[in-house]
Amino acid sequence: MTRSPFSQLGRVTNGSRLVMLAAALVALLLAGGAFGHAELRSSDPEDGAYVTSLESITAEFTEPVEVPFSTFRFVALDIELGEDPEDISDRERQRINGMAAPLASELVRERDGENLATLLTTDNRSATVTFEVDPELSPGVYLFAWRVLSIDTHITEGFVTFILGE
Ligand SMILES: [Cu+2]
Repeated sequence: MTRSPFSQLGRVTNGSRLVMLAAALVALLLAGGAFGHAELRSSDPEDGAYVTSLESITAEFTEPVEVPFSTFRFVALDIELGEDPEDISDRERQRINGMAAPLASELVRERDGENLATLLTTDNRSATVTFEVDPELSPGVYLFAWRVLSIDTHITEGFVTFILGE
């Protein structure tokens, strides 16, 4: 059986494409230091949750964060819910998070901003960070935002929003 020159060509192309892909991947990893940014693994309450009582907030990151060099903010959002708070739609959730996003990024850059949560975690380096919150919070929409320095020196930020019901 003879190979056509075209199939030979195809193999070369596939091979060099693989090399290019590998090179691009390496470049991406080097540029971003993609290993181990501290991203949120889970939170309690979780993003979008409806809770009827709230005593603490826990955020678990994918790697330890330098707690003293990280900023966490917990505030009430001034948002009128257009829907039943116990059962809000994805669209309403998107509206909430759309309003929360710019505020979150602003709050975590303020040195002494408003904060309704008190840090309980005593370790300087921890992947899990826990806060105590005022038990007398009124029902409403709340924002928990962070800007954290992880042990690999990368800074990441993010937020979750959730609803405290009666
Ligand atoms: Cu990183």
